[in-house]
Amino acid sequence: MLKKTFGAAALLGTLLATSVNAAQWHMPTPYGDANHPTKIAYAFAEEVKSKTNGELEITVHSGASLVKHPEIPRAVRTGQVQLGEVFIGIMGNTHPVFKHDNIPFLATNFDDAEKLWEAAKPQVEKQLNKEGLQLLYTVAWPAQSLYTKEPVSQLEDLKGLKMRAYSPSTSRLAVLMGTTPTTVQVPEIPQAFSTGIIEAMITSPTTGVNGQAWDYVQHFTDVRAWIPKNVVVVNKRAFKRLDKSTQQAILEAAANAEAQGWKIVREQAEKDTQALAANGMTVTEPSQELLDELNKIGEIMIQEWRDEAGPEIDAILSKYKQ
Ligand code: PCA
Repeated sequence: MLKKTFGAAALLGTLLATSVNAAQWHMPTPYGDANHPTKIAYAFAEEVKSKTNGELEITVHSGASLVKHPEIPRAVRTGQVQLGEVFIGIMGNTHPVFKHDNIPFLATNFDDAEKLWEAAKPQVEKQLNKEGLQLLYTVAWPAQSLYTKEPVSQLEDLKGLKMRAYSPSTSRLAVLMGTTPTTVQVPEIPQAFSTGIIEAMITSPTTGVNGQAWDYVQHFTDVRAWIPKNVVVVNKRAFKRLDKSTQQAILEAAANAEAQGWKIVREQAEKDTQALAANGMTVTEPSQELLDELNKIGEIMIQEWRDEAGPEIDAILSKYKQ
């Protein structure tokens, strides 16, 4: 009995010692464990832990389990959590620079998407900074394509459908496509289809595979309209309070996460598009007519976007086109 009590006390002592010396940080992320951005978040946390010899431990709370996706930026800003991951596009209403991420046909392959990110990054960092946030790293998604129940060869085929939206820009896009936008978060996609809340969506092959899209839609038209990204941001004050070597460890792990992300997403895009077909979906290249119609909408959206914040957006566009 005595021995047992002593053992428990010793264990408690160890736990307390760890919690006094080591910092515990919390990192909410929006998407589930099967998604590559979440896997990268776990690897990032692991690398920080090993680089700091366990002095900074980051707990990843995936799948919006700790904080709901739209609330994550505020949770980090207010210091409720120290860092978090967020889909850039959902911040589109905070400042138009975040909309660079969801503009159709601005960057449709990974090389262009990396270039666009280089061009947009200083503007994005500036805005995040104003909100008390520091950018750590970005993870891209595969290009966004069209999921429907029926084949689509022109916009007319989509007319009046309820279309999933996941950001202010995709809501606008849905309207310009002649469809009705409905905001639905990833975990709710299967149920939204089965209850008829949405009838079509534009997202990556990855998100389609994770939600078993073949259960509710048959056609995947590979329009590859844009390549969006998540960002991981840290509360600036929380970061500043760390000693220099811990800060350095975080920045190095973040640089590795970003490099790894751009590499993995290329493989993931291929693999997941094949998985859609392997599970019985009809995967097709878009018709020229559909592409032309969508391209026209892309031009309208670029114009509207520039009207919102001329100088910042022009800075992004001119750097991107260099
Ligand atoms: N999946 C996420 C973001 C982009 C993507 O490919 C979603 O559909 O919400």
